[in-house]
Amino acid sequence: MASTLILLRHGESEWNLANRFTGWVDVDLSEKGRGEAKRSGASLKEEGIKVDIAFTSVLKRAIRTLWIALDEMDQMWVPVVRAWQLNERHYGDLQGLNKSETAKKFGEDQVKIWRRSFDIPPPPLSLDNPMHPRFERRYAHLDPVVLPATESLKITLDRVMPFWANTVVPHLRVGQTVMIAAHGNSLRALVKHLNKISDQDIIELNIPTGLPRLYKLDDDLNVLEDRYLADEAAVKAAAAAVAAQGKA
Ligand code: DG2
Repeated sequence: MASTLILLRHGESEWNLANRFTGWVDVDLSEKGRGEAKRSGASLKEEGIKVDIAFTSVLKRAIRTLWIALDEMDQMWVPVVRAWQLNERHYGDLQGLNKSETAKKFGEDQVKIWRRSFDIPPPPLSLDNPMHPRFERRYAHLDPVVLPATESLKITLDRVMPFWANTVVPHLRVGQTVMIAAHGNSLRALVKHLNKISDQDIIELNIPTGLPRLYKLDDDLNVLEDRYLADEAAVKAAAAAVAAQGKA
């Protein structure tokens, strides 16, 4: 049965605004980010989207984006599942650093490798770093072996995919409309899978904040339709701005 999938990267966060690596740090939306979330909801409403179930991470920038968008759509009642597997990729020891200053220090090429390569993770957090997820109550129920100290896109994909297959796909298989509000890199992992993007080509994919991407999928979850609910030039400019955050 054909189904509809909405992917939405959260609106601009306080640390997107400050150009800091965020990863699993739980920062909130900026004022602009709240506006982006509201506009996302408005365009989904205009498109006539009726969500059956929504998924988000356990990080407030994605959760709040979903709340604001569903509120705008007058669909706050829909079931919402929060899952750590949809968190942003863990940015390791880069978390908190300014992306541009990091590029000045280590070079733009190195920062691009850390941000966009498929399988090279940033330097890890040390086990006793207070930012390590093992000190965070929301992950206390998890087996410590799954808690990352850093993640490449590949490692991120390896935790997103089982969640996708076991928890999200069953809803798509019965023709439901599913919305996922998540993050730049957890969504890059999903888009890589859905659009069958190679490990090489994924390097150039940048996902803008606060612009809904609409997929129509066939019975086998092949992509029948894939478009942003936004002007093409605006999407391109926003993606280029994301890429440029790693410039010195
Ligand atoms: C950003 C993505 O994650 O950063 O962790 O800094 O989507 O939660 O704002 P998000 C972060 P880049 O990979 O684009 O540098």
